[in-house]
Amino acid sequence: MFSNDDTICAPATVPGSGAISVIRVSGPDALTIADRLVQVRSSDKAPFSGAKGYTIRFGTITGDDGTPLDEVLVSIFKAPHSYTGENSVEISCHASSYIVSEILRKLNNLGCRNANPGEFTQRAFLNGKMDLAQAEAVADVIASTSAYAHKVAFKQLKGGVSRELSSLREQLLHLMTLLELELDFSEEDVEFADRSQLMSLVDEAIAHITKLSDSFRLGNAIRSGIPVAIAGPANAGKSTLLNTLLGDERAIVSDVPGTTRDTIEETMNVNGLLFRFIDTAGIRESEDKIERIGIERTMKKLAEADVVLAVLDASLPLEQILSDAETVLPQTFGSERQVIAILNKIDGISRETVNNIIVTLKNKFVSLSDIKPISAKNGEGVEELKKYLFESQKSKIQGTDQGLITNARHHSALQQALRYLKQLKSGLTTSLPGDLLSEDLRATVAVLSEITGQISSQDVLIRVFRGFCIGK
Ligand SMILES: Nc1nc2c(ncn2[C@@H]2O[C@H](COP(=O)(O)OP(=O)(O)OP(=O)(O)O)[C@@H](O)[C@H]2O)c(=O)[nH]1
Ligand SMILES: [Mg+2]
Repeated sequence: MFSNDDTICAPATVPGSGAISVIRVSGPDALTIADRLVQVRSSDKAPFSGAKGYTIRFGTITGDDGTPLDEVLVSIFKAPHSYTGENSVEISCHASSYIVSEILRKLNNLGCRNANPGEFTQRAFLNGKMDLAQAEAVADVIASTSAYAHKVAFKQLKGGVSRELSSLREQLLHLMTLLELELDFSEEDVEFADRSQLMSLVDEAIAHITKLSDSFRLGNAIRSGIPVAIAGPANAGKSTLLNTLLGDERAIVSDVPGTTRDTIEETMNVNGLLFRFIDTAGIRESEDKIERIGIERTMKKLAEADVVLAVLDASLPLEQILSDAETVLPQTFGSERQVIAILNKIDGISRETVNNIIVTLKNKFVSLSDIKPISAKNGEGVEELKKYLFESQKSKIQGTDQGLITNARHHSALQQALRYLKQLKSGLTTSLPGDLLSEDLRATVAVLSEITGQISSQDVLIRVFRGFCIGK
């Protein structure tokens, strides 16, 4: 499955209209195959295998009938100084699907195999050009659609997560040395490692892993959009707010309460940070079976959201607003969740009334710090709301400049490591023998090594590279 003794090829650019396409060739025969595929003008016998790395040559590829197929530029990379660590060439040709498929066919005839998805990056990993976390970051960099997602992915690509883990590993290896020292002398019944010192080292490691593991919530949000649930009573203007935020008539708006049944999600890039706005069904008692399912979904989305915009209708009588707030707000509060009460429909209401509602709400709900008056209909206050959302999330991100975990595979490995360490900790408290303790420690180190691929099973590798595109 993971042989890299053959030479592979694939288009590295997407098919479709464009100026040029690039075809990648990598493996032991990449240069000699290029010698046979491309005619250069000079009389060099081995224009590619004889050339230096990091050079480009101009040449012609001829069709089967002897007429020119295309004029190409060929970039030459010599092992180990290439993306894959192998001899490689990248052929830039005109972006015609016919030319590309003809060149690939010719490459196949010359002994090149078509690459599997992610196989170039897989080879880079197997040849030690990058670790597994970095290889995964390659896919994340390609998929990033916002400045912050790109920043996080690029940091991982440059080894950010790997460095963080290697300091953790050092910590654990130190612990292991102390434990094993004790084991070596166990017949003499000497306790070398002071158990309380061991305990504090374990606690440190647990704290370190917990911090990393907890960063996944934010890391994942940056990657796939910070989830912002728009919730509130029926008819408060939630769907109108979604539409105004997006600048698009995405959701159906009507004066019939209970219009939105299913949740509607849409991402939006705000100043380089991706938000995932989720419009939900209005929270109310309902006899309607479908609406009730919708309200259940609302609750689920609320639980998953990092931010809740709790929309209230300012045009209603004060008692009604308060009773709506009473129903909705307690359902939105949650640890680490930002709740912003949105006082909607302020168009046509005096500033004085708006201020009065805000003061009353603040008195009644002391934990509610953010109340934003807006009109979703005419847009008043909505830009300010966006800006406020961005600023509050940005400060959260800047507070965590350490390695952020963005990958679900890494997160689950960290969780597993935590379970082993907690087992180790309880073993220490109950004075389990050192050999059992070091077993837990070994398991912790092993599961962390899976993240960077220092230890990796074929299964893990297959799963990681399956998600890549062809040519990467
Ligand atoms: N005057 C005024 N009307 C608004 C405003 N926002 C929404 N509306 C009106 O309020 C009604 C309900 O709006 P929706 O956006 O459908 O409300 P919703 O909260 O999504 O309602 P459900 O999906 O039924 O829970 C519509 O008639 C909107 O035009 C606003 O800012 N000012
Ligand atoms: Mg709606």
